[in-house]
Amino acid sequence: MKMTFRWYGEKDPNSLEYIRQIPLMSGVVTAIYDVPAGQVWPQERIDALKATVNAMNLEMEVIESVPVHEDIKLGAPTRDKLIENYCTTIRHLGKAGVKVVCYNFMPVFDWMRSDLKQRMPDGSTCLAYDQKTVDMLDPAISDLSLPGWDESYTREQLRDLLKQYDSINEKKLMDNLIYFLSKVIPVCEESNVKMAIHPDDPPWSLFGLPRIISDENGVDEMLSRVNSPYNGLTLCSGSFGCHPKNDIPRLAAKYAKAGRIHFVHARNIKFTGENSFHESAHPTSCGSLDMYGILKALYENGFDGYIRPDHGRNIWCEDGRPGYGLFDRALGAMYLTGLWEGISKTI
Ligand code: DNO
Repeated sequence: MKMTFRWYGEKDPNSLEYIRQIPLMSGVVTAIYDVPAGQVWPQERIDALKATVNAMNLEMEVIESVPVHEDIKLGAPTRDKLIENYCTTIRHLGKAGVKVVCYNFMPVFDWMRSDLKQRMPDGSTCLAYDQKTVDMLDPAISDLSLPGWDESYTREQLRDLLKQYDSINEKKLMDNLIYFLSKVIPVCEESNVKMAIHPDDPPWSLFGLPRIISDENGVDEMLSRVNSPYNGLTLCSGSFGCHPKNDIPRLAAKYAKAGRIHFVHARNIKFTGENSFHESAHPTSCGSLDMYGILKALYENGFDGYIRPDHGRNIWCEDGRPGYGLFDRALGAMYLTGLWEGISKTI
């Protein structure tokens, strides 16, 4: 297992120097943020990013994310050219020694929360999701900014994009994912880069848009229809875990055993009602998920991929990017490496 930390590039207030001071940190998970979805990441930009990271004695073996253009998800006629560009980016990443690419296939919106700063009794703030609040939003007319909201769309473009999804149901979206993977995975095999799809967060449909990587059925279908070890999963405990039907230790065991988990996002959440939760500190007893059970299942089933602490709270007066401050994620990393050491010495 390699512990990593998400880093948002030079603009990230958390410097590489701070990150490398976290004990046992092997590398950062990062991306090139200013190349629009669908375009090729130039080799020189990737190499320069890697050189910056390596100069601080950190590795850059995981990219999160190479975003998938909406036309690929929609199965539009332009998709072949866009997929070709994606493949070129994969080749470039492979040349730079990148081993894993995390991506998602959620239409329009990435992760979604209703509150970015829910104040907790101890004075910390955390991210929260309340279904009733989200139900009152209409993305085509609401004027708000949420973390997974792609703000590069104008209101008009967003409305138009949502309209295009009228004809896309879950089956169609899955077929479009399979079409994409069947072209990309052979290139991954040649380039030694593993694809690790991020689950839907939250794992249910939002605003009537289809979501397909929400549970075991969707994951099984995706893995079996493109049956290569290079076609794998980011096991995000907090994303799958906010639906109680997803038993994360069992899923961790099943997919680690099959060699299909390439990356883990470790995060705890606390249920607050039906389809509602807030994020918590990482330890098991701070939330509703069995973090020990998840790591134990990974360990026992031979997981040897990358892991990162996922979202942290804002603590100690830090006012970090929602979910991505330094302090609580560093505490999370230490908790997780401690758990791993304990598990590996007792099993
Ligand atoms: C949220 C992240 C996601 C993730 C993407 C992967 O904090 O886990 O935004 O990076 O879904 O494509």
